[in-house]
Amino acid sequence: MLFFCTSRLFAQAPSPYGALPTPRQLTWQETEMYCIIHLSMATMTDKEWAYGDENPAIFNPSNFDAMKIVAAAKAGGFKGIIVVAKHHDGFCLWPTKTTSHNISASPWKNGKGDLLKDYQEACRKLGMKMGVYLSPWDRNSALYGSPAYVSTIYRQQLKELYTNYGPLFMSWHDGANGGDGYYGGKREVRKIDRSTYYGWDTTWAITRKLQPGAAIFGDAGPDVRWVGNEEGYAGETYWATFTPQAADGKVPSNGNVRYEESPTGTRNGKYWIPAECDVPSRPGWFYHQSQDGQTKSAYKLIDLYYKSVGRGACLDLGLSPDKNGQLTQEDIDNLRKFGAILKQTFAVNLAKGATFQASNIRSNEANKFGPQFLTDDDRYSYWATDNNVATPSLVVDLHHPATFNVIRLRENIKLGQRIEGAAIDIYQNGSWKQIAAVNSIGANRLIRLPQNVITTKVRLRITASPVCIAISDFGLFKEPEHLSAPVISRNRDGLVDITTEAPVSEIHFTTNEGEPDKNTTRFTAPFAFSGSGTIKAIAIEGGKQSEKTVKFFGLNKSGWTIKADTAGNTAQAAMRAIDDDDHTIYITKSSAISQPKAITVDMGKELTINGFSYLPRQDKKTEGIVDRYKYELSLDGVQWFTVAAGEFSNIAANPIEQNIKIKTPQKARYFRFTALHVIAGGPATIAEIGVF
Ligand code: FUL
Repeated sequence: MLFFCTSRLFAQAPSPYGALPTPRQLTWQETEMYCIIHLSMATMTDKEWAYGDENPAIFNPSNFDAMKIVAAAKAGGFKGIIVVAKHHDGFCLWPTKTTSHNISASPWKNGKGDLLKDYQEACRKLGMKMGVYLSPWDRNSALYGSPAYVSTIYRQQLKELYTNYGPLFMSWHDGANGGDGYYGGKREVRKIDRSTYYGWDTTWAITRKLQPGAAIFGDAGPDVRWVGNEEGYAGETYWATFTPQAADGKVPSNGNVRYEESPTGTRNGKYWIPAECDVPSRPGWFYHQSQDGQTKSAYKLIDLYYKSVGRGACLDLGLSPDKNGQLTQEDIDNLRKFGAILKQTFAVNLAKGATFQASNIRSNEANKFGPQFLTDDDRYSYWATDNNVATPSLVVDLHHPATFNVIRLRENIKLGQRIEGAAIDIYQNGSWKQIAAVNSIGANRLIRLPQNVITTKVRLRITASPVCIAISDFGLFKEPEHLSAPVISRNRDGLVDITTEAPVSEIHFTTNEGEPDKNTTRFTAPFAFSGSGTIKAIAIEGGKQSEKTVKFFGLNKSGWTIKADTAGNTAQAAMRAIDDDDHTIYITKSSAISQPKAITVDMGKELTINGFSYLPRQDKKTEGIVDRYKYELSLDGVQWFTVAAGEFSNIAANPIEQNIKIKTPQKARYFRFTALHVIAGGPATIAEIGVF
C-alpha cells in the first residue's frame, strides 16, 4: 500500500522549469510560418519608406486580389498573413475615421475599397490566420510627436483594426521610430523618446481587451521579440527566454533593445519571449521593379526555414505585391516550390514504427512518460525522466536501414525550455558514431545534415540539462535530392569564377540578361568581365538542373584611386571602400563629425555612369551607416554636379547593398559620395562603394 502511494507520487509530471509560455504564445508558436504583406504608398513611389507627403491619388492597385495573394502564401505552407495596414508614411489602407490620409481618398474602387476587409475575407475563406502591422511612426501626421497622436490617432487606429478586422493572431509593432517626415506640411525632424512616448502598457491593454488571442510583436516583446536582423535566422543556439536589456541602461521598451542578444535570447531569461525571424522574399520589403529576378529562391527559403523554424523561432516572410497589387509570377512559383519541398520532406517520419529504448522513464511508468509519445505528432505529450536523471539516452531501432538527413527534436515547452545539450549518434560498422550536437532544443529543433546518412539505429544523448527532461518529438526525415546552385564571384582583376559545392558535369551561364540553360555558354574556366551587368548560372548533373544563381556586378574597380578624402583620413584607409572586399570597412575620421563626410574616387578614365551602389558595413554593427547621402560626378575633379541625393530607408535593420540609378546616364571620371547623415552619429562607414 505504501509502495503504491509512493509510485503515484512519483508519477507526477516534472515541475516546470524557468519562464513559461502563455497559451497565446503556444498558439503563435504552432503557427510556425506566416507572411507579412507590404503593399502601400512606398510601392507606388518605388521607395522602401514613403515620406508621408504622397497624394492618395497615386494609390490604385487595380488588379489587387486578396484571394490570390493569400492563396500563394498558403501554397507555400504558410499558415497566416500580417497585413501592413499603415506603414511609416501614415497612409491607412482601410477607411479610418482618424485621418483623411487613407484609402477612401484614393481612386482605387472609387474610394470605396478596403484592403483590410478584402484580406480578412480571403483569410476566412482559405482558413488562414490574419494579423495587423500598424506603424507607430507616422510621417504624415501633424500630431506625431505630441501625446495627442498616441491617444487620439495611434490607439484609435488600433481600436478600429481590432474591432473590424478580427480575429487577429498577431498585433505587430515595429521599432523604426521618429525622424524626418512631412508631418502635416512641417517637413522637419521629430524625435521621440522610445522608452516613454508611446505608453505601450496602455496600448497593449487595448490589445488584450479587444483581441485577447493576438500575440503582440515588438522589439522586446511582450509576446514575441524581434530576432534582431531582417535576414531570417535565429541563433544556432536559441532560447525562447529573454531578459531584454536596453542599450542606454534604461528600462527597455519597444525599439530600445540591445539587439546583439536578440538572435540567441537569454539562457534562464526572466520572460518567455520567443523570436520571430522576419525577412523579405525580395531584397526590400516593398516591390521594386529593379529587384525583379532577385527573389529568394525556393532553396534559399528552405535554408532560412531550417535557420528559423528549425531553431525554435517562427518565420515571417515578406511578400511584396507590385503597383497593380499583384505578386510576380516568379514570387508565386517560388512559394509553391518552397511549400512542395517542405511537404515532401516532412511527409514521412522514418522513426515511426521504430522501437525506442530509453535509459530512464519517469517513475518507470511507460504508459505515462514513455518514449512512444515521441512519434505521436502531439507537441505536448512527452517522454520524461526521473527528477535525478537529467542526461538520459535513447536508442531508436529502425529495424531496417533508413536514409535521412533531417532529425527533429522537440521539448514539451509547457514545462519550459530545459535542455542545454544533445548529441545524435548513428550505428555504423558495429559502433556508435556522433553525427551532430546542439546546445538548445526548445519548441522545435531541426538538425539538417549536409549529407544523407544510412543506418538501422540512431541514438539520442542528452548531454546537459539542469533538470530532468521532457521531450515530445523525435523525427527522422529525408529531403528530396537536389543540386545546389552555383556560386558566382569576381576578383579585383575582373575575372569571373563559377563554382559548385560538389563537382558537377556542366555549368552554363549568361551575361546578357538571358536565362541560362543547357544550350547557353558552358563555363570551363574563369573569364574576364570588367563591365557592369548581371551574370546568371546553373549547374547540371545526371539529368538534374540546379536553381539559377543571379549575380549583379558594378564596374570593375581595378585602377581606381582615392582622390581626396574630405574627412581627413588617409587614402590607404579609404581604399577599403573600393577593394571589392565586403568585409573590410572604411571609417572616416571622427574629427570630422560636424563636417560632411565624403569620399572622392578617381576611376582613372572617363566612363558612362548609370548609377552607384553603397554597401553598408556587414559586421552586424550599425555605427556610421549612411542613411542620407549626396552623390556627385565630375569630369575633371574640379567642377562637380549633383546627380542624386536622398535617403537609404530601413538600412539599419536591413543593411543590403543600395543601388541608386541616376536619372540620365552621365559621363564622368570622378565621383564623390557624401554622407549627409549617419546612424549613431560619429564617423561614416563604408564597406564598398561602386558604380554601374
Ligand atoms: C521595419 C520597417 O522599417 C520596414 O520598412 C519593414 O516594414 C519591416 C517589416 O519593419 O521596422
